[in-house]
Amino acid sequence: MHRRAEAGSLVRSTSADNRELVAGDTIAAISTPVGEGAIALVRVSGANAIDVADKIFRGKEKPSKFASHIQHFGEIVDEAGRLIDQVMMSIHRTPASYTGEDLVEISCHGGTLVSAKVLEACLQAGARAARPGEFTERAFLNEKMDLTQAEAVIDLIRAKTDLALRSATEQLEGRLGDKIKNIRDALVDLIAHIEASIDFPEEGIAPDGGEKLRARLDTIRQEISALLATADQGRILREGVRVVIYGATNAGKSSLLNQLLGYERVIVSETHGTTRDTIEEMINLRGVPIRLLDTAGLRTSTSDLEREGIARTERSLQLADLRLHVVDRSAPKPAHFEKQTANGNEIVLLNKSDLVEHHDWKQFDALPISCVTGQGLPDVENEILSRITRQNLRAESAVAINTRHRDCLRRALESCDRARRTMDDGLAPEYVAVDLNGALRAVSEVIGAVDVERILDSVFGQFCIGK
Ligand SMILES: Nc1nc2c(ncn2[C@@H]2O[C@H](COP(=O)(O)OP(=O)(O)OP(=O)(O)O)[C@@H](O)[C@H]2O)c(=O)[nH]1
Ligand SMILES: [Mg+2]
Repeated sequence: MHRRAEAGSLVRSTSADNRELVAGDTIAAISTPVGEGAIALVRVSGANAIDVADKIFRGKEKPSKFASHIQHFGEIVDEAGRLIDQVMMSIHRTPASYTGEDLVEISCHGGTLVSAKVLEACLQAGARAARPGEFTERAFLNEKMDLTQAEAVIDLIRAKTDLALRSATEQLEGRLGDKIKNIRDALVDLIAHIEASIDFPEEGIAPDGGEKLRARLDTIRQEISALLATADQGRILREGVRVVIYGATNAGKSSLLNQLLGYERVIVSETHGTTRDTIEEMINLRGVPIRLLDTAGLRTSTSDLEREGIARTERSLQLADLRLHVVDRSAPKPAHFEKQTANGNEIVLLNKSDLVEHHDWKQFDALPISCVTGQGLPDVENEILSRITRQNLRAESAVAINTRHRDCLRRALESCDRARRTMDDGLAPEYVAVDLNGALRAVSEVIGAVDVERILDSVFGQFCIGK
């Protein structure tokens, strides 16, 4: 079974290489946001982090004598020994730290200048400024977390709703990573089995009769497909559902946006063509992040400016996950109406239901609302949620892959499909093994176990500095 070990070590050896990438310099950054606050956190990580701390800290004890993870009160001083700030400092010794390296955390006062001076002292004492995401990158390279967990840190920071937060937390705990590792292990087993039968035909390791092999591969394909099916949910949780409000001028689109937001975000007026540009706001609809877009009203216009606005409306409509078509129930049916409602995922709202109904709308089946009295607005929210849930959200499953994962898993599935066809065609097991190895590489990329350098920049570039 020597092949099995080899397939496993493919994954492990790359991780060992990674560690060499890490050894080296010591980084420092302000980890809290820019601006005034009660405290700011400066972090230093790397082989010389404690050395740096010794040079800049003045207190009862030297930081190199601190017990790990205990806060100490003292002062930060510059090269000339001048006081910069009174701080709390803690040392987190390798490997029990966020980055896996020696890590120093300095809580100083929260002014922009104070934290900048503390950072400057760290840099003078031998650290260099960290790149965005470099602390988490080191955590990954030191095997404190897999790549899906590192990505979950970004999701966690950016989460705007409970559901998005839950999904990020579960990913951080390793739920997605575990699923990927199970798939990877199943592939490694399958490859090992097939390759053993190639290498030791005399030992009679018969490739699990054709049917059994096919069944094992099919299980793997199903598991990959199930994860791929969560991509839509992932996009929604990370970016929000795009809901576009559109309709004729003066129908009450901007009034609806304001109502759903709960404050007067957009100018509302009885003049036709008030809104000229698309306006986007994020709302949290019972845990689902929604990107709500108000658009320029549709009408035939002679103004270049307004025509550009209408062109933007049309572009937004093409990208919409859901459209809210607002009509004025007290006015005649607009000319564009039938044409527009025919396509797409759309909810028609009969606005101005507090006014006398125009006979065009008699027996027209749609949701009556009023942005003035508030009538029907809770129904709008319910309808939006039920449409989204029906389409692409499963609140019970918090695992949701991102576009990078989707790209890797699609390639993995293609390779598995090819392997399956090769089996069906009765070709030599060598060919099957080639395809399965391709699938193994693609699956391993999700957790960052292969081709590390290539994916790191794109993942960690999205972080803020100090994380
Ligand atoms: N009576 C009544 N008036 C409404 C209602 N909703 C909006 N209006 C009024 O209709 C007018 C147009 O509202 P807006 O929200 O600016 O309409 P819009 O669709 O954004 O218009 P454009 O930006 O010009 O395309 C304003 O005078 C609103 O006060 C409603 O439910 N009932
Ligand atoms: Mg408007």
